[in-house]
Amino acid sequence: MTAEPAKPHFSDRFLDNVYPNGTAAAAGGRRSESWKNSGTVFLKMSAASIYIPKDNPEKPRGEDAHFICTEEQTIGVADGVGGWAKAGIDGGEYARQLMINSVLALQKEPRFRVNPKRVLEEAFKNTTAQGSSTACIITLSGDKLRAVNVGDSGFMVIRNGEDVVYRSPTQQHYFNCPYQLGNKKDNPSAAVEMEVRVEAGDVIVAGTDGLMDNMHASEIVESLRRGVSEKESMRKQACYMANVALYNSFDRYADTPFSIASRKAGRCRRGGKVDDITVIIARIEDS
Ligand SMILES: [Mn+2]
Repeated sequence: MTAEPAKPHFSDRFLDNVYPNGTAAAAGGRRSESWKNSGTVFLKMSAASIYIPKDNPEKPRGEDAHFICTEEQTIGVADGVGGWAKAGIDGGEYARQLMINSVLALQKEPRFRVNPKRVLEEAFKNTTAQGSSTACIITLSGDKLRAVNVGDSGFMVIRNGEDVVYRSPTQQHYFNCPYQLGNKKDNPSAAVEMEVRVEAGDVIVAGTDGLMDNMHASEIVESLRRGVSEKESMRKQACYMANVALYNSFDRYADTPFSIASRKAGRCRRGGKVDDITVIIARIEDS
């Protein structure tokens, strides 16, 4: 893909690269040479994803968006804020544009030294849709994950198939109101930047709150463990995990991260949170 200036409106064809399977493939083009030839010791990250939008015939795409950019070793998730619907605005459009603009911004980054904050700033600057969105961009650079996060999407790093060695912090203004990039909302200066050392064999699970609010870390690990023991592909693992999140989201009595957070906020909403669900599973491997 060549780096084109971001346009206010994207053709459906381009959007199809991001939806329905959510994978914006940065195929071919400027960086076709193998990054194995760079002379640096590298780990590599391969990833797969699944997106289950909330059942809404009027908004079949839902409000989440994400990308997997294998060439740039970078993944991203975003969650358009649903509250905009009251004003007739589709928050999903903002999220989708933000993720497409992130993929475009990635093309301008130095090889192997993607700065996710810079990518987010550039994407934010070029996003013209109305609405707002959370965002999380994660890149592998050498043996480090570098990430930037705004709001309540996020990721965790799982080692040896059982230890959650890192979990990204979430940012909320108040219960169920995440920090969000957008018009008259937060801007990338509110973002948290993270750096996490990773090893071959580590698994990264990234997602929107549709995943994180409906599954405890222990359930995510258990879901992965089942997938690993059954030697499932990452795509199947992601599907399996998203289905558990979906099941929990419809459970009106389950003790979910959402219900626990709601209790802490004095709202006492039981059960899961019906929402769009995005899951990206990435595996760190020796290159
Ligand atoms: Mn959500």
